[in-house]
Amino acid sequence: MSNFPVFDPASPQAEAIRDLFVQVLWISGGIFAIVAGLICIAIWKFRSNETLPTQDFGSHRKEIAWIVAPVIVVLWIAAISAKLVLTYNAVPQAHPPGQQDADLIVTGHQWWWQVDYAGTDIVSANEIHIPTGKRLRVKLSSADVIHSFWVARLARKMDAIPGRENFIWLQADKVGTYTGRCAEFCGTQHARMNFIVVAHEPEDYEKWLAGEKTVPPAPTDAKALAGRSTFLSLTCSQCHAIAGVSADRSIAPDLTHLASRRDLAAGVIPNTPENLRRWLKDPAAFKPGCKMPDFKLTEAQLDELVAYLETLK
Ligand code: HEC
Ligand SMILES: [Cu+2]
Repeated sequence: MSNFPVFDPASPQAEAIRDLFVQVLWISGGIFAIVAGLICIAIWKFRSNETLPTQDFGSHRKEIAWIVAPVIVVLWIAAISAKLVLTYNAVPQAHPPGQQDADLIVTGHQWWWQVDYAGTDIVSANEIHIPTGKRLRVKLSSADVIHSFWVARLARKMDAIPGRENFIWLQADKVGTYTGRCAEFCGTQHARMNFIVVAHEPEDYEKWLAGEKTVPPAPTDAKALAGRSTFLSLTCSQCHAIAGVSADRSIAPDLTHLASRRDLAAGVIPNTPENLRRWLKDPAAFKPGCKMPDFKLTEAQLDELVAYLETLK
């Protein structure tokens, strides 16, 4: 069922959502079968004009039956929905005093996701690393328009709204990489606003965290050094942060550990040196209308920038 992530849950929350969906599907399927079946019987039985159906009025028993049965069905669906909502929506909007607001702060941008790891300086883009088996509180917001954060195998959908904070739980039981998408139309590149959630064993997660905390050393290679100067002399540093090189700005993806990310430009292309070069040469070729300008870089500038950015492990 890997083509249908909704049917392949990997967290208790996603499992409960799947169970509700399947139950409601069976109930509505049953109702559909009964209604469609009765229509077919009627069409067949009364296909000639000569047989008229018996006119049947004033049967209290039948009337009560067809009022009570749907009410039971509706109440049952309401009850199982309420159970799910109460169990998995239990994310308090106001956090208890003395407790951390959230474990992760995710901000939607046109057309990428900014990920801040609360209580650390770690900022990343389009990639969320989590330890398995732990329920994490995610705070969602947006820098521009309304986006929607959705990792079908792990959690419910939640809107990311400018000027508002929404919360959800995120949890993965198994090690793996889970695809996430923006589920609210947010402009031309809405369909290319993907991200991944990478769930590690807790000890591997700690290793990953330690790696993210270290600032990549300054390049030694001449070409990469030239690339760093190009990065600083063009306006790249006005939008992008690189720890120790360019100050924190939340306009564009943080590039501190760019080279260790899986994809570029919110899941559009795999992160390889060739693709990085193609992206820098003409970002709009991959994402027309995206907020990264085309700098008309020369071949030499492209080589230097790629050499530099590839050192950002
Ligand atoms: C006006 C702001 C702006 C400037 C200036 C800018 N960028 Fe970007 N850049 C962006 C935005 C926004 C994105 C995200 C695009 C998307 O995925 O929709 C991006 C994406 C990228 C990415 C991919 C990052 C990722 O995690 O997928 C790289 C690499 C990059 N820019 C490098 C550069 C370099 C090098 C320069 C200078 C030549 C530069 N940028 C100048 C805004 C900018
Ligand atoms: Cu979006």
